[in-house]
Amino acid sequence: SEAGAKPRGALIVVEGLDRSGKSTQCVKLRSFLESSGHPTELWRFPDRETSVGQMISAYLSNKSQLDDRTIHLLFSANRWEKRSLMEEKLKTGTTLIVDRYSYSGVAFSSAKGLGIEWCKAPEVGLLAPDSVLYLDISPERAAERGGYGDERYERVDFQSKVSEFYQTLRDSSWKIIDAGETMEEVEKKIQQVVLDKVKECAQGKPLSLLWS
Ligand code: Z5A
Ligand code: MG
Repeated sequence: SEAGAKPRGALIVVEGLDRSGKSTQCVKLRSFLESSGHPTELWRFPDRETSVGQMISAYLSNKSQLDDRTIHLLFSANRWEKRSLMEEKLKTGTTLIVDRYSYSGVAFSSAKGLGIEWCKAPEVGLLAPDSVLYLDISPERAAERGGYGDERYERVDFQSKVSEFYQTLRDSSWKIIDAGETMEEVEKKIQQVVLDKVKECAQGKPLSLLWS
């Protein structure tokens, strides 16, 4: 980084099917990075705290009905409303661990039958992650973990479709992690990958944009 400028933080995104263990691992990763001396925040999408997020939350819990394209754009707006804060945090040296991001947006809406390019369009220009960790598990294994609640999308047949779209979206830069292993094994596999990425970003890896 330039003389005097703070090393920037890394944008680390965690993706995967429902019950793959994303939230569990995000919390562990945050403690690990903090204890390794890296200022870190844990974010998640949807961010249900904002007014857009509250509309999304009502939809997910079946308290409201929305057209497929409308909810897609709300999920996207929920990321856009956090974009400038995200950039500011990264540039001032905070690493962000983000529990679901654009890839969830595109995979879930495509699984409903919306065109993949249409789904990507409103996401163009959001910050691109420095690293995507994909917690890989079959929908059947994930369902065995229990805790499938009453939220929309929590069904094995739909999760299978989502899984296919994640395959389409992923590229060679994604780190695919076997999420069927124990929590401790998954945690260990993630740590070194992320630490290397945090160092690369601190050394000046430039920020880039989706989907270029
Ligand atoms: N969605 C969308 O459509 N468009 C978008 O743009 C975005 C999202 C951003 C809500 O997301 C829904 O929004 C989601 C996608 C859609 N719908 N679905 N499906 P959410 O992130 O709020 O969903 P969630 O309910 O918080 O999380 P999750 O994804 O369902 O689960 P998870 O975070 O991956 O798993 P977990 O909570 O860490 O673990 C689940 C259980 O498994 C729990 O009991 C753990 O103790 C257990 N677990 C975890 N790891 C292990 C291992 N290794 N072994 C055994 N058991 C484990
Ligand atoms: Mg979760």
